[in-house]
Amino acid sequence: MSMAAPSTLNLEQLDQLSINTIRFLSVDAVQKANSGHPGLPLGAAPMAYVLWTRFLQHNPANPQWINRDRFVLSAGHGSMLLYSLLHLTGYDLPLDQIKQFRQWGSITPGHPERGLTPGVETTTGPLGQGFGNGVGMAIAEAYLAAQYNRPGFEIISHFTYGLVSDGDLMEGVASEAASLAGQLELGKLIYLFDNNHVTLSAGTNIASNEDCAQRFEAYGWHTQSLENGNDLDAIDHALRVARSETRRPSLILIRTHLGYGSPNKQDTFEAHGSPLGVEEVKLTKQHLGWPVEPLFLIPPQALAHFREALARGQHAEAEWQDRFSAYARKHPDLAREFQQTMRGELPAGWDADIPVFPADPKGMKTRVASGKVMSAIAPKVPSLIGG
Ligand SMILES: Cc1ncc(C[n+]2csc(CCOP(=O)(O)OP(=O)(O)O)c2C)c(N)n1
Ligand SMILES: [Mg+2]
Repeated sequence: MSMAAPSTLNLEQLDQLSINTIRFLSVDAVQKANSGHPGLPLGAAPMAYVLWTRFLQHNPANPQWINRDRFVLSAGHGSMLLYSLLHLTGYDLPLDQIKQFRQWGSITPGHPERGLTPGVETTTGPLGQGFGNGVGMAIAEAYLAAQYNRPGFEIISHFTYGLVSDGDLMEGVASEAASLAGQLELGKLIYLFDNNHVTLSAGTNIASNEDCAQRFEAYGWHTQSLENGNDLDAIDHALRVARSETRRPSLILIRTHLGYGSPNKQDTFEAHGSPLGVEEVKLTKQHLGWPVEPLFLIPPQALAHFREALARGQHAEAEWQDRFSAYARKHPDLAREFQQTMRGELPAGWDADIPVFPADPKGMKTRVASGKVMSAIAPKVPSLIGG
């Protein structure tokens, strides 16, 4: 596309402008740091854009809002994609921090870290870990909904989305977590698979030729396969279908191209772990119709479009707050318990019935003793979950 004058943009052009903003903000940051992964943001920007601007319920002004949708970038090496999204949608992540990507003392480290950067839900980098954490988040959602929602009061109701890569799905932990998610029928778990057929140092075909769709079907997941990672309508439609599938978790396999748009590095692992290089950044920008300069370009119209998330998010949270207030009037004890649980506090007297075991010459198995202790605590601590 070419950069039309802002006032003449139609919706399709605004989509492309916004997607390329994500792409080149990420690419410029990696290039400036002279370190990082430009390939994932280039290929996965369209799916991230559709999810973040059309589906994700979040309030950038309050990353702690309890009923927000969760987004996990399991492919943590593609961190610049997440930082671009956070900055553009209005989280407390200034452009200056994007320019400080991977620098000592910045809040934009090479891999996302929970607690450091506002909006980062969980630390990722070790492949498979984010996949597993996302399943945990979806379990928490399902559990809290079952425990605290009452007719007419959906206090907890949100989706857990994730972006997973080839390497994520190869890790053993992903298999275990996927199996559990299928077993527990976590219908509000939706993963987008950045299916680009390339990993760290080669095409995936030399390491794994399994049929991921069939594999996840076997775990009890709902799967959809998209041929074109730039087809926004197809991504939009697949997300709608995934959301309406309430019983099974969803995997949307989206064929993308690592380093999309880079004339010499697309589809090669060279777009994975190192910057494109100044010359190749230039060629990629030219190829996708983006101005070579200035660096870190954010066209005002794209920014305004992304920042609609702020008003939307504020509205969504306020609406939820009203609902919660009404719930608290109708179910004050439950509301109190819910708030205490979410603050991470233990109820008074939670440990009152913990048994004391006299020294036993025959020896009680620690498994038996711990079972008795947990049984004494469980009735008092509603957030204690075992499996
Ligand atoms: C458990 C684990 N092993 C190895 C690595 C090193 N590593 C980082 S990314 C990557 C593979 C990248 O391929 P893919 O997941 O397909 O991501 P893409 O390059 O397509 O973005 C590897 C092996 C890691 N991060 N975690
Ligand atoms: Mg890959």
